[in-house]
Amino acid sequence: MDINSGQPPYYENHGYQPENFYVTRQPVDTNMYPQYPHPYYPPSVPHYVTRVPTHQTAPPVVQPKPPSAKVCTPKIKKILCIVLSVAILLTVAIIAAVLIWYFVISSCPGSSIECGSSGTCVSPSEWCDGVAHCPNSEDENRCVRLYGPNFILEVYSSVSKSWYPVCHDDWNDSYGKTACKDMGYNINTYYYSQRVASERGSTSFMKLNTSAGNIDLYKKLYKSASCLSGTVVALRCIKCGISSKNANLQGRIVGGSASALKEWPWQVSLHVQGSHVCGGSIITPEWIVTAAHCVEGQLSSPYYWSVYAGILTQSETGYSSAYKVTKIISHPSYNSDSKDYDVALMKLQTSLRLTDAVGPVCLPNPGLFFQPEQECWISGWGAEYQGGKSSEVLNAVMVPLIERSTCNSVNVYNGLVLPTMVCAGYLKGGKDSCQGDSGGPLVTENNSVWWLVGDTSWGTGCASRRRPGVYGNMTVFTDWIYRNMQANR
Ligand code: 4AZ
Repeated sequence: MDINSGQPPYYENHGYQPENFYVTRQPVDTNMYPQYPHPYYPPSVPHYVTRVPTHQTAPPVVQPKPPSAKVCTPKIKKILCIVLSVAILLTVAIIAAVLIWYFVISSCPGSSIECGSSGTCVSPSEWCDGVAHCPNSEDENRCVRLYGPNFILEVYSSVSKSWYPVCHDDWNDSYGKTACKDMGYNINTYYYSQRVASERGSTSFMKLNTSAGNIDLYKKLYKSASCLSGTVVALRCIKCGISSKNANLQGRIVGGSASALKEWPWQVSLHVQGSHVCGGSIITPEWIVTAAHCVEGQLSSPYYWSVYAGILTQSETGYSSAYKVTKIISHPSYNSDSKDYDVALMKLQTSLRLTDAVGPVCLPNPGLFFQPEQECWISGWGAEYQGGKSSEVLNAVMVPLIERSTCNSVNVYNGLVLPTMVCAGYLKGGKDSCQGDSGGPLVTENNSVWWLVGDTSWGTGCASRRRPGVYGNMTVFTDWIYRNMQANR
């Protein structure tokens, strides 16, 4: 659901919706700032020109011949043969291209969801219904989510078609690790399971049937009206969102100031051929979230990219070790014209070593609320003024969220801000993300935890009046991110 579609004052993260939920396409923004920099361009649309043989077939006929012999000279046969072969080859190539498109590139039609990357599609009603429809049971694996600012573990009941918190009675870390693994996390990052007083008046829980023996966690869980301890499970699959940042300190980007180490430990610099190109955010030791527009065309090959973490200045890339990328996954609904679904995942060849200066940001849980003007922070090595070169130092600045309705008004972006986007910044201008900040984080602190609200996506120029920054709406992407982490472990 649209995080801004509810009535003010809240931006509500509903999470776990099929990403095909939003189908509106907006007109192309001709004023959109171009991708930075332009080292490569995707190939232009190929033109298939049918070649027609132009050479003369035979000299003028002197002696009359029977009509059949006239048509079927060996030369004509040869030409026919070539034309036929070319036609067959073209047909085979087209069929192969269609098959590749269907099995590799295509996402599922309508609102149906793809089973991992298998190409099998199932309808949303078949997910978490207790019956496996996918080849690897992906549709029944992750019927589990972390809800709200306290990471309350919830399990989906296919019977009641609803999510319920898990009663802490008989819960242990082994169950916690299983739930985390099913969400797409590696059990090595498991942080803790904690008991939290259940909300007053709660009457529905999922409870463990401990006598059920050694069966699947979800088969052990049943819906119950009571929970003896009155406590539910709060589950942390990774220690995320820890920053040394003092929220009151005013911290460049445009109009910002230089950051200190450990303030933005999730911030990474993404390099191509020794140059900073885009930003990104660490979400696990092996996964980076960035913008799809950063990895378009030729740059969709992991081969080009190097990832630097735990650095403040670009000169540090000269002697600190680069992490290589094994896989790049762009959102299948990404639209390069409208910047709809501008999000991509990078999987690293080797896991990052987490320290105080290198650590993940938390992905927004469903049920996490953002105020309409929630204070958020952007960081990056992007230009410090429109048209400038990328910065040597990591800059950061506070930017408040701007309601989508305001951002879409005629004198701001006039309808170009889609439900997959959030606006942040100042209508008066002055503080903003800029060229080279793309893909980097828009974060906010809530409950002593830093959450990834968005990824830097686009804007007209930088820090101009009535042209705030536009960011990918992470709330809409989390389900896709978890599914891909799970399917590409
Ligand atoms: C860019 O090209 C870019 N002011 C990033 C953010 C904004 C504009 C351009 C928003 O990377």
